[in-house]
This record gives sequence, C-alpha cells and structure tokens, in this order.
Amino acid sequence: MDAWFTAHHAAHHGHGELIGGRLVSGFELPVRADSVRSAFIASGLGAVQAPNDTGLAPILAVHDARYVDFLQGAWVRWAALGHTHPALGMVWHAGLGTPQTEPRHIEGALGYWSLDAGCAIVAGTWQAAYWSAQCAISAAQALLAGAPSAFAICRPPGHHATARAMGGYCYLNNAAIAVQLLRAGGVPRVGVVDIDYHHGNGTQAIFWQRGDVFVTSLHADPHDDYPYLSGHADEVGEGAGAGFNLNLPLPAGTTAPAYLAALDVAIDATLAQGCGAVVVSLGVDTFALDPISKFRLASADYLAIGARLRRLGVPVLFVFEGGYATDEVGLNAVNVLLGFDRG
Ligand code: SP5
Ligand code: ZN
Repeated sequence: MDAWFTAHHAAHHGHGELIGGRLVSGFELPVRADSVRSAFIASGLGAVQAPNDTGLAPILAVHDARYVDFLQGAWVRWAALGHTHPALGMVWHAGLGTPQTEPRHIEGALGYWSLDAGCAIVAGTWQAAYWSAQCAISAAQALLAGAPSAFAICRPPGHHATARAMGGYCYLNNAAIAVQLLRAGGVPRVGVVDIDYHHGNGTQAIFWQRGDVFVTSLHADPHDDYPYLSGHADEVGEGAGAGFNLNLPLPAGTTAPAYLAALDVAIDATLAQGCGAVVVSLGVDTFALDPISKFRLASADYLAIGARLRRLGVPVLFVFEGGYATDEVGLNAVNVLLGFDRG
C-alpha cells in the first residue's frame, strides 16, 4: 500500500480555535501529518508518493465554485484590512437556510462560508487545503488503476466540510472528492466508512440525496459532543439518498468491544449495498489519550479495526482525518493500515 503526502500541509499553521468559550491555540497541528508520514515509512507498508497536480476540476465536482473562490482569496482580503493574525468569522446563518447574498465585507464572508469557529484562515491555508485534496485525488487514481488499497495523508482534514462551508478544521472534503473521482472513474456505487470520533457531517450532507454513495459513520453521540447538530441515528438520507446514510452514535467512554461491534454493523451494511470501492475516513481521535475526545480506544485496538475493515473485500482508500494526541497519532493511524494489510 502506498501513501500520498506533500510538505505543503505545513503552510497551514499558527492559528487558534474557539473551545470552551476561549480562543486557544489549535489542536490541528502540522506535526500530526509529519508523524503519520514517519510512522508509515517506518512500517515498511509501502512508498510515500507526492501527489499529481490535477487542478481544480476534481474539487469543483464536489464544492460550490463561489466557495472555492472565497477560500482562495480570503487571506488576501483579510490582510488588506491590515490584519496579520489569522482570519476567523463571528456570524452564522443559523436557522436561516442558505442566504443568497454573500456579504461584501470579509468578516461577513467568513461567516457566510462557515459552519463554526474551528476554521481560521492563514496565508497558507488554501495552499495546504488544495494539496491535501490532491493527495486524496492521486490516491483515488491509484485505486482506479488497480491498487487494492491506498492511503492519503491529508492535512488539513476534510470530513466536516460541506459543498459550501468550512468547519471543524476542514476546508475541502477530501474523502468526498475521492468518492466523486471513483464514481467518475466507473465505480457504480461507492461506500464511505467514517471512523473519526466526530460525526462526518460534511460528507453526510454532500451525499444526503444520493443513492450511488452509501455513507456510514461511527462517532460520539451528538447530544454530547461536536458537531452537535447532526449525527443522530434517525438521519437516513432523503430522496434518492433515502436509506443510503447510516449513523452509529456511541456514548462517551466507549471501549474496543462496543466500538468493534458497531464497526461490524457498518461493514455489514456497506457489504449489503454492493459497493465497488470504499473510502475510509480515518480519524484516530477515538484514542483514549486524545485531548479533545471521550472514547477510550488503545493503540492495539487500531490493528483490530484494520483487520475488520479487510472484510470489505473491495479496494479501500484510507483518507486521514482527525487525531490530536501528537505522540501516538502516527502509530495509531498506521496500526489501522497494518491490521488491514495483515487481514
Ligand atoms: C477533523 C476533526 O476531527 N475535527 C474535529 C473538530 C472538533 N472541534 C470542536 C472540538 C470541541 C472539543 N470540546 C472538548 C474540549 C475538551 N478540552
Ligand atoms: Zn474528529
């Protein structure tokens, strides 16, 4: 199994986030991706490749073109106000649906294109997000070319980003972009298995009305944790997508037995849909020592998770998402791949 990585991710750094009513330094740090890359190399699983530059087309197959324009230009507009600190919005269109008019002022635009205060923008944010997506795209292309598995070391992560909004450290939905590329490449139905601690709300929203993409997510019960506003078990999709979304919320304190039982439910449901390929949103913020999460998985449990995922029996693309225990994030992510590889 090869991995895709670029050093461009490090251009996205030095920002804060709003947690517990305080603006604190961000948990989504450059060292995360570097640790995963180092652990992958040490594992001997395969080579680390640089992604191709496929341009904006695969990104625009998922994201609103006006949102992508905003992301590309936001820092320059913010800096033009004389700011040197990271850009962060402070208005949200809660309950108002999707307003038609984009505010002219950058402070308004930041809210217009945001889900929450978890996505500050710095000078290198677009560069990092663009190349993060390119890692997912190149890994998906490898799957289409016949690879049985691939690993996109994406940073920033992607599963909270919707077609037209950033949120939860995510700007472009790398997993959704990969899914769409696999669909365009001829896979009739694609599965998503999201094992990040947080509900994959962006991925759910993108495929909500789609019957060609089966999305399942295991995550913290949204009554008790981020993203709070979605991830309940009664969210099953709509229209052509009715029945093609499966949420498996789990309580705080969840350990391996209950987690693996839920993972088996997700895998069985995905198998029943006859998916020709599966994208795994690989977050390891389910780890007991994760600083922002409340599950209690151990490093060895990730080997078991990978072994279970092998049951999918079709090509699998792993896309890196969350995981904030910087000392163990590489080990835990690569343990999933090792478990998968050994079957
Ligand atoms: C990709 C990803 O994992 N994004 C996660 C975004 C989570 N943002 C909100 C975190 C709220 C944490 N609250 C508990 C803090 C305990 N110190
Ligand atoms: Zn997460």
